[in-house]
Amino acid sequence: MTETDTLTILRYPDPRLHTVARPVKAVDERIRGLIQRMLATMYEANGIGLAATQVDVHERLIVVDVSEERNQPMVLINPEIEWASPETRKGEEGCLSVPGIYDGVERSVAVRVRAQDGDGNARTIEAEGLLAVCIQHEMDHLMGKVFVEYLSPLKRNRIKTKLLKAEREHTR
Ligand code: QAP
Ligand code: CO
Repeated sequence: MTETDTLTILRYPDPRLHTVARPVKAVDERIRGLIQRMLATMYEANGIGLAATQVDVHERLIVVDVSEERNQPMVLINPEIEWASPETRKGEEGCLSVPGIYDGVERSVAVRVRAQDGDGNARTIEAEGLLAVCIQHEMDHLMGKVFVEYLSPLKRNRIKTKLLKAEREHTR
């Protein structure tokens, strides 16, 4: 068995995080390889979700695993929200691209999503709770949106400054 290479995760406020992703044309060897590397990257970083945008690949692909045991990977290719509950809830979110920052975001409590799985087969996923929140968060990335954009400009600017400073201190 050979280890899969991990990918570099872009960090806010990297402007590439605001790129809008294009649809995946075909679930071929290149996409299968990307899925494996994205899963390895997410698990290594102890994340519950990762969008291709975050690894600077601007195609509509996300990986998610909200299981306690970290053994239930989900792959969503070309995901589309078919239905989102009008009922919303504010919950604490973080992001692998915004390390060390957590804040409340209002989201639909349940969603129904149409997507292709890692084999290219069409699937409909009904999600609620953490999975529903995670899918909405990751699908935002594919639209170039980072969760801090839901926060006030004041909070967002503080986060920007903090992360830029951390990056400078890490670089020198
Ligand atoms: C999105 O985020 C999410 O700051 C996925 O130091 C998060 O996996 C959806 C992480 C919460 C719903 C609720 C963040 C790991 C992971 C950090 C993540 C960190 C280490 C974030
Ligand atoms: Co994120």
